[in-house]
Amino acid sequence: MNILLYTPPVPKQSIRMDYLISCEPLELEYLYTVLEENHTVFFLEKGEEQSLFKMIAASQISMLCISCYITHTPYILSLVPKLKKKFPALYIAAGGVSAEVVPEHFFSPFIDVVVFGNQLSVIRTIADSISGKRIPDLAEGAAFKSNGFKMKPVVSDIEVVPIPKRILFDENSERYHYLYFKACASLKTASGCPGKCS
Ligand code: B12
Repeated sequence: MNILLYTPPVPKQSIRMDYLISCEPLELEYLYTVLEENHTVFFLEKGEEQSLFKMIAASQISMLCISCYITHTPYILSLVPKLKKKFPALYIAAGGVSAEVVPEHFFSPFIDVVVFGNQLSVIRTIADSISGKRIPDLAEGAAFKSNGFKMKPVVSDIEVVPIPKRILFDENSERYHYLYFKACASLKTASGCPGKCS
């Protein structure tokens, strides 16, 4: 199955730091790492709507994985109805830092699943099921539209995160820099948050 991994464009209200800091999309490289064995995986980083539509059509994408920051929420919620109108069969998954904290923000009739816990193992299971024509509607760490976005909490241990295949960084390391550090890769050192804020 053809899967597109996507980060939305930097929203207008963000403090624009692209010229100072441009990190590899390590979250997409992690997703690639768990999906590439069974699927053909494409990337679109900070892609505008037009490029996204073009890529879905040109690459015959069956599943779109959107990585969501809180600041992307309005853009994503206005994007998904347009996507479903043009590509009714496209399976849309929302995940990432914001979906992990407030999955409810993405409970839209135009999003098929919101992944909020143990995201890498969950998305792998979902992708494998869909390509086998079994549309899942209950999995730990995921809320499915088909099931009224019922949230099945995570009771298993925190997932073991694989060593990421840094396919984007390796192809184009000069593109990624952190202030004056050139060709700078990122390292994920922790998961979740010990805070208890509401
Ligand atoms: C590096 C960084 C930056 C860099 C680079 C960002 C970039 N995208 O290029 C800079 C400094 C430019 C930046 C800017 C901003 N950032 Co920033 N940034 C970070 C930081 C420190 C690390 C992000 C990272 O690389 N993580 C590593 C990846 C691998 O982890 P991950 O994203 O959690 O992904 C995992 C899972 O979530 C999952 N996953 C991710 N996406 C998806 C999608 C699907 C479908 C699935 C199934 C799974 C999945 O896969 C990974 C597996 O472990 C985090 C804080 C932190 N410690 O996490 C903040 C953080 C992500 N940033 C944040 C914010 C708010 C911003 C800004 C909006 C700030 C602003 N006001 O301008 C901008 C927006 C930039 C943009 N691109 O839109 C917030 C997001 C809050 C939220 N709840 O959404 C964070 C969490 C900090 C915080 N605690 O407030 N940022």
